[in-house]
Amino acid sequence: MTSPADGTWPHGPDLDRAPSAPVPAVLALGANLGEAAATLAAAVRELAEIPGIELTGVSPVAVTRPVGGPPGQPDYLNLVLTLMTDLSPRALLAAGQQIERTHHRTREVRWGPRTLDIDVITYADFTSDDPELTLPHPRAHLRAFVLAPWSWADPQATLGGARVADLAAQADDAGSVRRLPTGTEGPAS
Ligand code: PH2
Ligand code: MG
Ligand code: MG
Repeated sequence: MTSPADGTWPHGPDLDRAPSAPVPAVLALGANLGEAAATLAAAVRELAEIPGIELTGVSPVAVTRPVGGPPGQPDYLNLVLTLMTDLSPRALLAAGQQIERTHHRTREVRWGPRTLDIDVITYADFTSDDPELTLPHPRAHLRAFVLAPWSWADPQATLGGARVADLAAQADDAGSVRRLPTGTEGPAS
């Protein structure tokens, strides 16, 4: 695992060590069971209330076809949050999992339908191959359902040296991601 050589982690990177100053992180949210739009909106509010998390961007919602998992599951709603946090990587993961539980998330089928999924996509420039929290998220660079909303929230974002918007366009599921109007775009002209 690596970390910036800027003194934020004077003792070296550690999934359990909180940074001495807030660092940027990216979370991806997905839901395809129940009242998915309401669940995502509630999860964003709940994350924003957590001490140590300061949201800096909330993407528009994407309607996306399921990637992997059992056939016949409903379309997903996905969105991406950018934030600053002084939680450790593992504490940020745990915060997301706590909110997943609030929304009755159960873990049965891999990639099966779920009421709420909250994944840590990046944490500063950490890399981790810990199976509990791999950073960056090991499949994020391939998934338009993460990359497209991320690029809407942060058009300049990069991942592994590539522009997130370019990765989104190249992903296999690029054609199955549709942006929901936010209602704040103003009248069409
Ligand atoms: N999440 C998965 C697997 N497949 N497909 C879409 N469209 N959206 C997701 O959030 C998603 C998925 C595993 O977490
Ligand atoms: Mg996921
Ligand atoms: Mg997950």
